[in-house]
Amino acid sequence: NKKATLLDDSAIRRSMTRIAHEILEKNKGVEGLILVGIKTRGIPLAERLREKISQIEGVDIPIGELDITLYRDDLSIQHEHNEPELKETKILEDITGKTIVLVDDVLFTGRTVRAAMDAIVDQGRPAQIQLAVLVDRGHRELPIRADFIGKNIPTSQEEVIVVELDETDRQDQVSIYEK
Ligand code: 3GP
Ligand code: 5GP
Ligand code: MG
Repeated sequence: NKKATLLDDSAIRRSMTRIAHEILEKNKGVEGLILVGIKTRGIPLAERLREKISQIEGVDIPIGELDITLYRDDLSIQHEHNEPELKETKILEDITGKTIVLVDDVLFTGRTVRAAMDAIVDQGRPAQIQLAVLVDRGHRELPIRADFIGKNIPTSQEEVIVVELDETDRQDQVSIYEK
């Protein structure tokens, strides 16, 4: 059952605009940047960042996709013992010497990002890997943090963040639910 809406469509849009600017500021432009979206909702978020960066800098940066599936479809099932697993990698560019910006909707334990980093270093040796997430809900189980965060949302283990995006859910909204 839903407790609150945390981000509406304009808040999501402003967060993505800010993150696009932060990516450009941290990296001093677009040189060598590759955006890599993680599975379902990280991919439209990466596309939105590419579009914003294109509007700001006039350059279309390359984009890739990782399909990392974790846990079970039934999110009410305890998932402590399920590790995220790499299903597919679609990064066409040579990543050696490049700066990869991983993009995901929610950062939780960090295990998905760890699997994503494994997949990337298997493909070459990037100069850097950075991480952008729409929501950081805490509860890290690995020493992983995001470089770019839409919103920090402290949660309990009993709460779930629901991310809806136009591209997948016909509306832009982030809300918090009690399991
Ligand atoms: P995503 O593929 O867009 O990331 O895990 C399947 C979907 O369920 C994910 O969509 C994610 O957004 C959503 N989800 C909501 N709560 C949870 C959760 O606690 N764990 C996981 N793994 N996914 C969750
Ligand atoms: P982690 O591997 O960091 O535990 O979880 C990150 C992945 O699981 C993200 O891709 C995200 O989609 C999903 N996830 C974990 N917790 C939540 C949550 O509360 N809400 C949503 N929407 N996704 C979550
Ligand atoms: Mg996700």
